[in-house]
Amino acid sequence: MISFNLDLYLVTDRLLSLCRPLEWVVEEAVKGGVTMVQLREKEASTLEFYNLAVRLKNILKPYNVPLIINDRLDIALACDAEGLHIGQNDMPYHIARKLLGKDRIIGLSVENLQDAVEANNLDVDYIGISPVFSTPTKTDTSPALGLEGIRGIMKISRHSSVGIGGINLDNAQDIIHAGADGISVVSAIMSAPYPKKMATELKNKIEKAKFLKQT
Ligand code: TZP
Ligand code: MG
Repeated sequence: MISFNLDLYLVTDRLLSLCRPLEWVVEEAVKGGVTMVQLREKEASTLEFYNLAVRLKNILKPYNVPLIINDRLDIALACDAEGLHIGQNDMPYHIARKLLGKDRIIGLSVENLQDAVEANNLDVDYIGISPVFSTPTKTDTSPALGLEGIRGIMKISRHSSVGIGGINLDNAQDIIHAGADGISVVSAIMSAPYPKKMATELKNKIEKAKFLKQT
């Protein structure tokens, strides 16, 4: 299994990068402390998606940060990404696992308690609890789960997890205190004036919350 750390998981969105190149935002964020990167492209052509994936893979390699591809198993295989993230309506987990092999990382979004119960029957490597808060970044989501939703899911889940949706500096620690292992953000970093600084600040919040949880 490829090792990974869920602490601070950046999900990309080029539309939110304030016209800066995605590659630049991602590298700055990683320098600041991002531990995983998911390339999420909803509009790109296959060629564009593939080329971006290869470029990000090369950027992330020296930092030892895994590249996870959203939804597109073919792109994950083609660029030799460390993993794939699937949603409830994407490729079934068993098929994704069969095609990707046992070593690659597979993450699954769970949108309610029932999804989390079912995920316990799958050897996914992490779950994304989605959405924690409602967010303008993705509006076609299930109802927001809130911190209570994280608590309920993490009470029954055997998987490690990240929360996603509306997470920023003000609520990052709450996500960890509610039981998630890390936070996943789009706009907090993609649209930050200084992505490296924002990543550092978010990472500090997470480390502080994890330290307090231990003591
Ligand atoms: N899945 C659930 S919410 C979301 C995704 C991809 C978007 C989260 O974006 P933001 O800007 O961190 O609220
Ligand atoms: Mg999907």
